[in-house]
Amino acid sequence: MRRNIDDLNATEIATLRAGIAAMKARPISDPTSWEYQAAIHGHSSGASQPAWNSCQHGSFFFLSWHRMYLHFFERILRDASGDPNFALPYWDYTDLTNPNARQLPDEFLTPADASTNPLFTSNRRAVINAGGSIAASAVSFADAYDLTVFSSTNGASTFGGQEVGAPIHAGFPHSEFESTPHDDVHVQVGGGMGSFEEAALDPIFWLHHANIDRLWEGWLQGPGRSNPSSGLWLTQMFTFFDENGNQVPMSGADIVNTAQDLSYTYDALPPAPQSEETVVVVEEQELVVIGDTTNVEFQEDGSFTIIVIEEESEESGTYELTLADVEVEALPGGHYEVYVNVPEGVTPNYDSRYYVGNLSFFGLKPRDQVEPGSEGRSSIHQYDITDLVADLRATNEWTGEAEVTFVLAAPEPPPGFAEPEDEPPAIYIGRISISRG
Ligand SMILES: [Cu+2]
Repeated sequence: MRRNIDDLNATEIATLRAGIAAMKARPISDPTSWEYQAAIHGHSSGASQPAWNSCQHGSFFFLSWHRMYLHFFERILRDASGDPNFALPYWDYTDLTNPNARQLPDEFLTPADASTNPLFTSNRRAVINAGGSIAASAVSFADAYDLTVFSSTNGASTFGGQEVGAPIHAGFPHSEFESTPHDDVHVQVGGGMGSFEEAALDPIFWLHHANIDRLWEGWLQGPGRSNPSSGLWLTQMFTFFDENGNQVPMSGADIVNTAQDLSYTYDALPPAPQSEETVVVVEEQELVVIGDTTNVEFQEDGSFTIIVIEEESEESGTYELTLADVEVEALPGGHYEVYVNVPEGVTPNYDSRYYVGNLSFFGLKPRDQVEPGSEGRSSIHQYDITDLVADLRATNEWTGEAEVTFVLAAPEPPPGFAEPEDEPPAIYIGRISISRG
């Protein structure tokens, strides 16, 4: 049973540390080593071994691939730990009843010495290792939980992402759930966790993904929700290594029932989503752009006005906000909260009606490090704003103009923590548009 890290006793934490230390002591040539396992997610050296650089992002394989990856890692770590009952714990940053939930679990911070504490790494944001909390809007997954459809051809308004015809390592757009909390937690922790190639070297990666996997199980409890029951999602094979170092293939059909297929369950799932609303999934070709602005750039915060042209008779249907060709000068201090038509004098707040979601950056590389057109250079983000537009119309706040505002959400420092302020890197967006379908 996978349990909350906070509920592990001292002996269990010692077992976790011993298992990680044993894996870290193995050479990278050993598929059961810490470094080889991390390289399966991503590796930057250009060298390649079986299964390296195979993580799946930006498609409906995101959840299933990471479940397989965690399963084999858990088997290897169990074997290395010497405890036949070992199960991977999870980090529940989404527990609203725990005021410390958004800080890294204490065992990952102290002792702050990687040579004596295998759970610690200095390759994180200093504010996080000092006990700071990831921003609250990084873990606001309620909107994603409301979605009832697993996948569609463009992924918009789905929980699980876009349907693709082949594995895709660094695809965009990410589903709302992949963006928030998944991507945002990666970038808030920062350091190695901010990139595909180093993320799984940080021990917190595995507890973060165990929580993502748990939230997926939680989503399935809600009415009208299910995993794909046919097609490539079930049959596409991926490659992993077991605890004996043997290469093993696995597909989606092998992982749908965690208890039966993979012999694990969670001690507790989050409250089941309640929404029975059937989300209308609009395919890209049905959307018509009704306003846009191009080539915007901002650093700390930014606001951009879009003139929206629509006939009065057409005041209905689905509305979508799209951010296309998003590039970064460098990975920013966190994600950006995205708002539409925040009234003047009102402080943007992610609890407010004007909040439409986050602009997330996991999977993006600084644009001068990647060739134009290659993977990870630019991203696209879609937000369903149908309800917001209806709401704004009802209060006469939808008047032919949409003002899109971006607010940087960085980790909250602990008391007394002071860090030299870096100039926030520039964010470039090729096109901000509003479409209707
Ligand atoms: Cu991840």
